[in-house]
Amino acid sequence: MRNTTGIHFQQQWKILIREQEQLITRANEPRETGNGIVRRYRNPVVTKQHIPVSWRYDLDPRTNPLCMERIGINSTLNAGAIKWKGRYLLMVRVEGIDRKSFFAIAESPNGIDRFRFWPRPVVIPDGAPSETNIYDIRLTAHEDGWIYGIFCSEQHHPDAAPGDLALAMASSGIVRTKDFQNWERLPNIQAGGQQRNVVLHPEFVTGRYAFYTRPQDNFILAGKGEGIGWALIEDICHPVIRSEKIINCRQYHTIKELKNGEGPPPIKTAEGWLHLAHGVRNCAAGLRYVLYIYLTALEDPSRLIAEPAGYLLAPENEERIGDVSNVLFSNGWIPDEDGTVYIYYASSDTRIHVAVATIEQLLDHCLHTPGDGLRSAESVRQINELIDKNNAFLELYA
Ligand code: M1P
Repeated sequence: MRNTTGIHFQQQWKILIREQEQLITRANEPRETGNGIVRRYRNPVVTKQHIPVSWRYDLDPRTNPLCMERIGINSTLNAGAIKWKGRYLLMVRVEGIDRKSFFAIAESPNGIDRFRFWPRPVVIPDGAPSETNIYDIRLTAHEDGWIYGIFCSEQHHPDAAPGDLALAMASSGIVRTKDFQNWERLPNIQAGGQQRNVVLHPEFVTGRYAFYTRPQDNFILAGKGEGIGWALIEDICHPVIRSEKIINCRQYHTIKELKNGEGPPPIKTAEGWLHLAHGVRNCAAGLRYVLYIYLTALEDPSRLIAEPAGYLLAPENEERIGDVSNVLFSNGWIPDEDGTVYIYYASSDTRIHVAVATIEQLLDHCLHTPGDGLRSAESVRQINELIDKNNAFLELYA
């Protein structure tokens, strides 16, 4: 059928499908060697152009004769990740042009390319009518046999002053599944104040469910919240945080001065629990989000044992620009059986990338990179120490 603009509906449709197919089946490849710790891949793995055309277009030429997009997508970002039945799954935060986020699962056969969305977005059982927005899910395969998703459940602040339509309140929602089709919603976590970036630890600790938390004074600022917290909960079906201790602190003049937050659930390794987190500082350009790692003790996942100075990944090149520029954020990584770790990170709240490392590389980095000395003088001392050590080798290699 040809419409008034001369567009042939079926032809237009075929072009859309062909272009999307080319995008989805495009092979990805690693970028140059980098710093030897982690290797970025060239193409983003999930973008808004990956969203199925049938979620966006009305296919009926009688009701959509101009073949126009009816439901627009703004961005695909902050994905939970898990390997399931041999496939690499990303539970993507999809944000519509109406600013509402929801979850949709994209799967890949190899973790680095060919991510294709499942036929429909995920239907999360409704929490309460006040829940306006949901996002940033962390997937944890817990030893109790369930796969849990902990996500931010956001609403207009009940105490907002009249006319203040921007004041929001964040709490943590919980769902669980065994097949990624059927989701059981549990009550939101009750905490003293606002919480975002809450993550479930995969094992029981002293017989209880263990959570990484992020106490915050208000929707944006951590304020008196000193960093990433730790809380134990008896009953996940009635989750109440009664006490919290800080296990990874914010510090003056570091990459996490303003706030930080746990990323995906930590990975169990021979040397300890490996954590990925984001750190935020302020600057004239606004907030800058980078990713860093740290290690906690196997027998006590709340005890910090190593933390290299600075960031593992910071926004680079085109990653620096997007909806919320100068941001890297990760809430999903997949440790593979061979020791490869696929780190999924979103850049500037717009699209999702993959960077690849091994457990060996990440542990070596954690254990042998100097920690943050917190002062310029200490940074210079660390460099001089390395130069002294290297001098003997430079003579050998000459
Ligand atoms: O815009 C950057 C990120 O801001 C928030 O993270 P945090 O709570 O640590 O500040 C979240 O809204 C996150 O989704 C977003 O990517």
